[in-house]
Amino acid sequence: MSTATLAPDVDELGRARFEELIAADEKVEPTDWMPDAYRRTLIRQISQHAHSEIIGMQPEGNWITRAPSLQRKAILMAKVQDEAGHGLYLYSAAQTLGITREEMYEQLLSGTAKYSSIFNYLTPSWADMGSIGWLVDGAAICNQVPLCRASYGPYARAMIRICKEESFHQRQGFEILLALMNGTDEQRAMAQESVDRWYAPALMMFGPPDDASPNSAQSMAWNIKRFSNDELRQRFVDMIVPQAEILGVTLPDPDLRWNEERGHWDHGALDWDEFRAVLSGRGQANSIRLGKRRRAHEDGAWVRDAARAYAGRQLSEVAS
Ligand code: FAQ
Repeated sequence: MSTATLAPDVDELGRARFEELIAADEKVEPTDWMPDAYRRTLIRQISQHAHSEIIGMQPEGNWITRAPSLQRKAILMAKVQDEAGHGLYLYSAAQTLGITREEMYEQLLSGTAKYSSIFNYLTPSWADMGSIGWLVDGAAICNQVPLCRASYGPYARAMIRICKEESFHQRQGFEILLALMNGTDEQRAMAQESVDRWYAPALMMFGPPDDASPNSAQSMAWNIKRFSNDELRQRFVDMIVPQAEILGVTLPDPDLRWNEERGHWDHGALDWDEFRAVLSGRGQANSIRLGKRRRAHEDGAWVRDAARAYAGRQLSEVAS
C-alpha cells in the first residue's frame, strides 16, 4: 500500500471539500483550503472594490464645502464617511486572504491597481451629487446585492452592510435631483446636463460586454459573481428608466426603447474606447485622483506612526 493511500494529500482533501462547498452553494471561510486562483481572483476583485470606495470619496468630497445648505452638507459628509467605512471593511476582507493592507495601498498608490472607471470623471456641478447618488450608487447596488451571496464568507458579509448603506445613498441622490427638477428652469437644466454626462459612464461601471469579460466565466463558476456584466447592466437600465420618468429627466440614449419580446429596455451602444482610455489612465481625472490620494497618504504618515507606536506600547505593557 502506498503512503499516499494511507495519508491522502492534504491539498486533495482540501480541494474536494472546496468543491463540495461551492457545489452546495455554501461559504468558503479564510481557514478553508482554496485554490490559488480563487484566492487571487478574490484579492483582485475585493481590493479593486476597496480602492474604488476610497478613491470614490473624492468626487463628492469635492462638494462638501460647497453644498447648498447645512442639511445637504451633513448628508454628504455622512455619505462620504460611509464610503471610507466600506473601503475599510473591504480591505479587512481582502486581508483575510493573506495580502497586507500596506501591499494593497502600494498597488493603489503606484498606479498598478485598478479602481472603478466611474471615479475618473469630474464633478463640476452640484447636480453631479444627485447623479452620483442616483446613477453611480444605483449601479453599485445592482452589482453588489448579488455579491451578498458571494461564496467567500468575509466578502459576502461585508457586502450586506454596504448594500444597506448604498440604498440610502441612492435615495439621497434621487432626492437631490428631484428637488432640482422641481425647481427653476436653471436648476432643471443643471440636473439634465448632469444626467447627460453620467448616464453612459454609469452603464460602463458593470464592466466590458460579456464576450470581452475574461474573468466572468470562472468567477461565476466559483459563485463569486452571480450574474454576468451584461445581465447586471440590463437590470440597471430596467430600473432607471421608470425612475427617470418620475424625475422628469431624459436619458441621453436615442436607442433606448422597450423590447416587448425580451421584456426589457434595449439601450444603445456604449463607447468602449472611452472605457479603455479611462482604464489606461487617460480619463478626465485619473491623475487628479491618484495625486490627491498620494498626498493624503503622505500627510497621514504621522497618524500611522503614532498608531504603530501606541500599539507597540500596548504590546510591551501586556508582555511585562
Ligand atoms: N472600472 O473580466 P471583467 C461604488 C476591469 S463601488 C475599472 O469583466 P470582473 C460605490 C476588471 O477589473 C464601484 N476596471 O472583470 C460608490 C478586469 O481587469 P483585471 C466598484 C474595470 O472582475 C458609489 C477587466 O476590466 N464596484 O461604486 C471595470 O469579472 C459612489 C476585465 O473585466 C466593485 O468593484 C470598471 N468599471 O468584473 C463609492 C464591485 N469593469 O482585474 C463612492 C465588485 C471591469 O483583470 C461613491 N467588482 N474592469 O486587470 C465586480 O463586481 C467586478 O470586479 C466587476 C468587473 C463587475 C467590476
